[in-house]
Amino acid sequence: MMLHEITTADREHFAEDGYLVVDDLIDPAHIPVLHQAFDDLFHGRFETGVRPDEVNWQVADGDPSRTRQICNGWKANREIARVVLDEGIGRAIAELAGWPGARIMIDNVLWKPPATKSLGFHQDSAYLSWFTPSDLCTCWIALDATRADGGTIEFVPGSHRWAHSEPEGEFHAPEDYRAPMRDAAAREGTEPGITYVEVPAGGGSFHHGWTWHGSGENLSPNPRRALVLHAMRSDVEYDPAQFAQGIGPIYSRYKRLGDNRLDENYFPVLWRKDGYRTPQITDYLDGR
Ligand SMILES: O=C(O)CCC(=O)C(=O)O
Repeated sequence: MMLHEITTADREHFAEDGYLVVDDLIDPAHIPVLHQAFDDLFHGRFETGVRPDEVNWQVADGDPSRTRQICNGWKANREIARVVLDEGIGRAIAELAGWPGARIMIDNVLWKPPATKSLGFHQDSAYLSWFTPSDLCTCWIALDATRADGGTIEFVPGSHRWAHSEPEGEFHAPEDYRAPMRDAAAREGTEPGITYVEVPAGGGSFHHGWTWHGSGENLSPNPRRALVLHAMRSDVEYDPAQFAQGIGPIYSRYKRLGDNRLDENYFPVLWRKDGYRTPQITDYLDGR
């Protein structure tokens, strides 16, 4: 699935800026099947019979001014799973992040039709602190050509080195989508730059878990669909230090009693340096 080979220059760019933009993540010929998968998911047609972990928008009752979002679409739709459980993407993430391997934490199915509103700037790792080591790295795949006025994802170069912020502000349709990032920049005493990810369909980006990012309103006449894989290290465990604060109403349900290891049924390993990959992924993708 993954077309792009990670180079030394890519790794240096990622380490310096906290993100990497590439034009060739997946074959554009594969995109119509993913558009169909998006359509199915937002109409509530769940191929496997499993409801995704978070269904924040449906055609029947979704607010048309908001970005459509579903999380862990891979559990409902095998075409989504084929991308976000891809070995090559897992490997690229691990290579950029310098990890021994990568496993899926969550996917995001995001559809921003023309005139839909922004998504607030944030640092991903601020929202997902229940595992340790608590590192995230994300692959963001554009399923339409993207442009600056089309509500594409934006990054602040170097912001992965800023202080770790607490979750702040609205994610969906905030009044001023860059405000939390500007506040963080002021605390750093720096003037933030912005990079827009402008790529053909099938291109996209990788970003570090502490890189500030968000996206504006879609002012273009075209839809902006993106499939996002948020990955964590293959060797993470639930963090007992977080239990007192609660580990969230959704992902805590996958924790085994008396065992801090993550269950590969829900957080499969995509790629590991020693050759391991959760073997049951193949059965799942083949419908067995
Ligand atoms: O697609 C977007 O606009 C934002 C996605 C996002 O927040 C992420 O990939 O972490």
